Amino acid sequence: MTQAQLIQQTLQTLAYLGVREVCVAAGARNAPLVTALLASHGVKIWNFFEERSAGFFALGRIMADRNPVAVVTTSGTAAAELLPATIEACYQGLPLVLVTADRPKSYRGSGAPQAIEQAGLFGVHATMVGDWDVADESHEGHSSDGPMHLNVCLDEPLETNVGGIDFSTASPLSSEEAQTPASLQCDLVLAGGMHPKDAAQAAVLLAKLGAPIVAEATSNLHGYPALQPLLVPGGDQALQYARPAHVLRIGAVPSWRWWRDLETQPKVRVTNITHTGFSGLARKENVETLAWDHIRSTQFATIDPPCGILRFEPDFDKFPLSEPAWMHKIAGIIPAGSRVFLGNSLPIREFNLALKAAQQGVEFFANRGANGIDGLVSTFLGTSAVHHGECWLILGDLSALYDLAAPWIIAQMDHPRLRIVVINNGGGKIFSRVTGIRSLPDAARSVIENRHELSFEPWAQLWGMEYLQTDDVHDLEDLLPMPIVIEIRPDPLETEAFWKHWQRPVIRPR
Ligand SMILES: Cc1ncc(C[n+]2csc(CCOP(=O)(O)OP(=O)(O)O)c2C)c(N)n1
Repeated sequence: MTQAQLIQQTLQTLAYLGVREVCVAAGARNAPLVTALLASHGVKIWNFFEERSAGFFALGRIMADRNPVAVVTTSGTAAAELLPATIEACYQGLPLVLVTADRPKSYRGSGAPQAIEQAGLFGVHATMVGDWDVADESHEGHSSDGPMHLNVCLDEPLETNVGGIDFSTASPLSSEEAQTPASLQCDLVLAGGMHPKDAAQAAVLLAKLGAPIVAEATSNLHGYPALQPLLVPGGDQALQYARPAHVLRIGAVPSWRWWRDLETQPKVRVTNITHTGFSGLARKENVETLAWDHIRSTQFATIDPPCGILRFEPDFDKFPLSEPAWMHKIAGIIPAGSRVFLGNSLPIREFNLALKAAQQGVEFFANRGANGIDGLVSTFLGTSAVHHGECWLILGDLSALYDLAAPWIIAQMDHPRLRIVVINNGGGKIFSRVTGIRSLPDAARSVIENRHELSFEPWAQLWGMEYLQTDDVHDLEDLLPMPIVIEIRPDPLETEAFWKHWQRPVIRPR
């Protein structure tokens, strides 16, 4: 096979996998792939200078539109930069397609420049669908669920004049999940992250079921009127009084401490319905994990008596400058039709408490596959890239510092209405909520929290974004359409007082 044929075959494979968007980060080795893609039709190209952002941005594109998206890198550590996004895609069960250009197979193990071991680079987190060299006798690929890795070995001279293909003429492979009719009973529903379209399906089932639901913001269930009487606010605080026999978890693995503690309660039966196939618990006893399509084929019924969960509403007015109160204020001003991406660490947990203030018709996303604080700005930009409403990102300061190169791609978006809210509490403040760390000497806590006094104004300036630091939530209403970084500095004493008040023991009513 010639190099030109290998390149054409690579593009055809992408087209058959259903790829219609490709994020490219060019080097010399992948230049033949990049130029052939640029000569192709029916495919949108996003252009990056670094691979880590490209990988997370592609992930965000998949999260929003649920179509496979490819990232094309050059060889060496450029390919390795995709590992964190691949891991996140793996635990979210998303079809991120990794196309890594490589040196010919004969260079393996030689230590020659930019010749690293690329085949199998992503380990169990991506399926190797092809490792192709022009010298191979056959080039067979296959599709798979979750991330897929296609390694393409290209020798010099590199051919940069190969014709493109028409992506729109290839019919993507479709996979139908088998449905097995079943019936089960439960007395408590935990709803984790779900795409808004999945949430619409889940809402129908849950309304019929009638069991109490503890739902994360990212479950996207909050806008459904029929669910309002069933949704129990308060997260972990509410859950601590629940004594369920059978929990139905739907969507992604939830962020509550209570879910982790289910590990040590083997008598509580857990049924998971999820796209990923991951149970989210290490224990095997009394845990079953069903494919998403069971949502249509299974008959659910509630168990009596009720599981005893209590409702808890935070008192935001008492601590108006605390971090959770800020989340409540922000939730209240985000207009209907917006997309909100919640950062890991405290933002997603605090927003869950503040959710009641959110408008109907706001969609939520988050990276809860591996719970990393990396790549959040890039993933957010991927979910926002073709959305016409406002797009809000709410994240911590260390999380923002992790992804400073992400805004590179904004220049390639059409009229982005981006609002990046950095909750700058001067470090990783989630660690001040961890009992074992709270009791450490201040010097050790300072190291663990990575305390700092940085401002995000120069970051906004570097990427041509507006910047606002404010104490008044009304400043966030009617913002100009252009991208803006909003820096919020909550009052640390009020935040501490909020949590003390929120977590005080409650006498259980008889
Ligand atoms: C890639 C990665 N590195 C480290 C961690 C561990 N970690 C969890 S939360 C956190 C601190 C986050 O700080 P920040 O973004 O400022 O949010 P805050 O805790 O203040 O809400 C860290 C380092 C992680 N989740 N992901």
